[in-house]
Amino acid sequence: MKNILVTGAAGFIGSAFARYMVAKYPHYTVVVFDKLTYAGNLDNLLPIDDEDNYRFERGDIADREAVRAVLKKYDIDTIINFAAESHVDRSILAPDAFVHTDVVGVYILLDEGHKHGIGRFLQVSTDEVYGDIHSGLSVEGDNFLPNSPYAASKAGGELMVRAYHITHGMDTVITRGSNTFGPYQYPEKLLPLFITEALDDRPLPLYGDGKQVRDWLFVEDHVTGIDVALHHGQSGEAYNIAGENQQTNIDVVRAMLDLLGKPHSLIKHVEDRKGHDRRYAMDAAKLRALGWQRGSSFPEALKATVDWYVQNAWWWRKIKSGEYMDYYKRQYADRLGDR
Ligand code: NAD
Ligand code: TDX
Repeated sequence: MKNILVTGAAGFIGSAFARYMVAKYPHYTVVVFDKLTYAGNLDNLLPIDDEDNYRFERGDIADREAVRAVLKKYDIDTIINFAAESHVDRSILAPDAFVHTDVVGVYILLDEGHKHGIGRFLQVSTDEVYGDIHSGLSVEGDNFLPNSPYAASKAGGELMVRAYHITHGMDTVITRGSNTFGPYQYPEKLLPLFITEALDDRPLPLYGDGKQVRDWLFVEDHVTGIDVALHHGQSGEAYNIAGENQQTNIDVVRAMLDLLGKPHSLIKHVEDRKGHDRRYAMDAAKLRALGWQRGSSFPEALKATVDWYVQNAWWWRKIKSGEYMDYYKRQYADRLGDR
């Protein structure tokens, strides 16, 4: 592999992957292709801005001409697709963009990639395609039972990847990551929203009873999981990337507040998310068999994340204005009865 296209890598996980790949594989050219939606942020790529093996191109994965042009310009041989609308609450408020990017966009990338004759296509997917798991662990062959428009759009994208593998023999791999956290995560998701609000002593809107279970995965472990699947995964297969760390939301939020030295009384139980999945949990044995292992423990990773937000207020204070505040009001004003 030489010329890799990493789509959606101005976002949270994609930018961590781009930073990692640029450093680890100096002989690869890493081309980031990103539409720069509200979630795309060139500040996330500043640490590699001056590297010789990094390029940035702005574009939409659902824009056929733009995709064709970037594949040709850099003679791309590998695609890793992170580009997505990624926030469940936004998919409840406004699902159109989810179908556009997570379904149509994946199809256009596959179709143009196939015509261009690329090698491997890796689709970054999610544990949410399995739906609500009351007990046990999801394995890769389980049925899809997505419950939110976000989860359904990601499942649709995955099915298109499968179709291009079966129909056209494309070399595809899918990864399904669990709830990821770490530096540079847009402050709409649970941990970065609550850390940054707590730093300003603002109420933390915990949905329902807060006993929903998520499997918390540090972003660096998600990135190494994708690297392993990219280089060692079998064509046509899917691999779970699990945090192997299932915890209730309320326990995670309390641990975060303790690290910040802020009171638990900041937590406000508010109206629940519609269709809220109670529990996600995956088995990572298939990826482990390829040699992957987590590099961090949850307490260490949570502390590193909290410290990063404390030290990098410049990064998130810039975001918390304009479009962000419009969204915040729409999502939380009635729930919290403020702002
Ligand atoms: P994010 O919302 O932080 O970033 C998404 C990026 O995609 C942004 O840079 C945005 O500008 C870009 N983008 C959106 N639409 C685009 C389009 N049409 N064309 C080109 N670029 C576009 O997302 P994230 O949390 O980093 O998630 C990355 C991927 O990982 C997504 O595919 C998501 O479904 C998946 N995932 C996320 C998690 C998680 O916990 N965050 C867990 C498992 C899987
Ligand atoms: O304000 C909030 N209050 C709250 O109680 C928010 C934003 C979330 N929550 C709860 C809902 C979930 O049970 O916290 C949990 C985590 O919520 P999110 O951070 O929105 O993540 P989730 O919905 O679990 O989805 C995430 O993991 C899978 C990512 O956003 C997806 O992109 C990924 O695919």
